[in-house]
Amino acid sequence: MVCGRRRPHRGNKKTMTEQKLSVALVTSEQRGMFTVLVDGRELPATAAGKLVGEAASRLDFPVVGDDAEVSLHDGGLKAVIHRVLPRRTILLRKGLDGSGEAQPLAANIDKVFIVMGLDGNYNIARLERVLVAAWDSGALPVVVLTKKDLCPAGELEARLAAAVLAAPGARVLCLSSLTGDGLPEVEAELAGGARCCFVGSSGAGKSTLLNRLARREAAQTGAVREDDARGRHTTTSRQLYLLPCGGQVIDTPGIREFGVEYSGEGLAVSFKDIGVLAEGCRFADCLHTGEPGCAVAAAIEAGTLPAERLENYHKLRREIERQELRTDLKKRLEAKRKQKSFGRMVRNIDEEKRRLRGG
Ligand SMILES: Nc1nc2c(ncn2[C@@H]2O[C@H](COP(=O)(O)OP(=O)(O)OP(=O)(O)O)[C@@H](O)[C@H]2O)c(=O)[nH]1
Ligand SMILES: [Mg+2]
Ligand SMILES: [Zn+2]
Repeated sequence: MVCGRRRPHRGNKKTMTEQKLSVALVTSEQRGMFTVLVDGRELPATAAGKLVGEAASRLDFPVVGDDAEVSLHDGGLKAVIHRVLPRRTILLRKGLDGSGEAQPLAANIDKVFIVMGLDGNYNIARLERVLVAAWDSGALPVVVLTKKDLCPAGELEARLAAAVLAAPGARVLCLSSLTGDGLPEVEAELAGGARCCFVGSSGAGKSTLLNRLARREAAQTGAVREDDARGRHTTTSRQLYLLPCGGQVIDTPGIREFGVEYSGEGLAVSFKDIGVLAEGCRFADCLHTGEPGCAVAAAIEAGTLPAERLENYHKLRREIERQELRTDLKKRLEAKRKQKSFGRMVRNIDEEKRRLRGG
């Protein structure tokens, strides 16, 4: 019976070339489901089978902030994403699934707002780590210290100064979303339609700040635990919001561990103060690990460079080096595999030729 069945009539099914494609902005993403903004309307969207099938890594999937070509379906109520357009910037972090694969967080952003509370959330080593990834994204990092009203008495100046020292080349803002103190400076950063992505650990106050900027309860917020000021992972998906000031914010879920990505460039920019000091080291290849005449060690001795900053620099450098080694090894294995299958193909062709010649 099956053999005799005719193929179903596919008269209504259009091929890709026949479909009318529109350019849409990816505004949210959660477990493979997206929303896109197209012609002023926000629609649910999925990635086309071809896009999924051809994706070599997570970087090939749509991410919030992407411009993408979509086709509309169900009377214009749903969209299918066919192609991601080239990205200007991309914020990555190392995946936590053990594969070390890069996880894209947001695309085409102008600024990365690294949000950190001045309460128990405050942690300079974490800030330094996120700064490396932020510089690597191609966007400009801005350090946003929230919860000014909760900063322990007499600590504000020292905490601000330490953040400034940890973030050479980046602006450091300080605010309270509760009182509104410092908000105009944050809004100024969004002027001219800048798109920024909020990153930071859970409970840092990202969504609360977003709600202040949006002038409405756009996102859900959640109280932190009283004993250690940790958040409860209230935000669970990445979402882009258009603000009344003209700017755009991508709010993201709090990140437990921010694994830095491969390139050493972000590290060099983030720690350029150490790079400048290193020019004064006696040896050009000084590693600042106890060599004589080390200008970096001298700065620590003189109290102008915190010892923890150098420790964190070494830690991140080692992490990136290990990552680079792993990537190199993966590449070499891949090349070997390709070489092998190419050799096999050549042998097969030779055998086929011999067979045809009757040899
Ligand atoms: N006093 C005070 N509380 C704040 C401030 N900003 C945020 N909070 C509080 O901090 C808690 C956590 O805020 P959220 O905005 O939900 O934090 P989040 O960074 O979005 O957290 P996740 O979504 O879990 O990543 C909430 O109880 C907020 O009310 C602030 O400037 N001052
Ligand atoms: Mg949140
Ligand atoms: Zn040195």
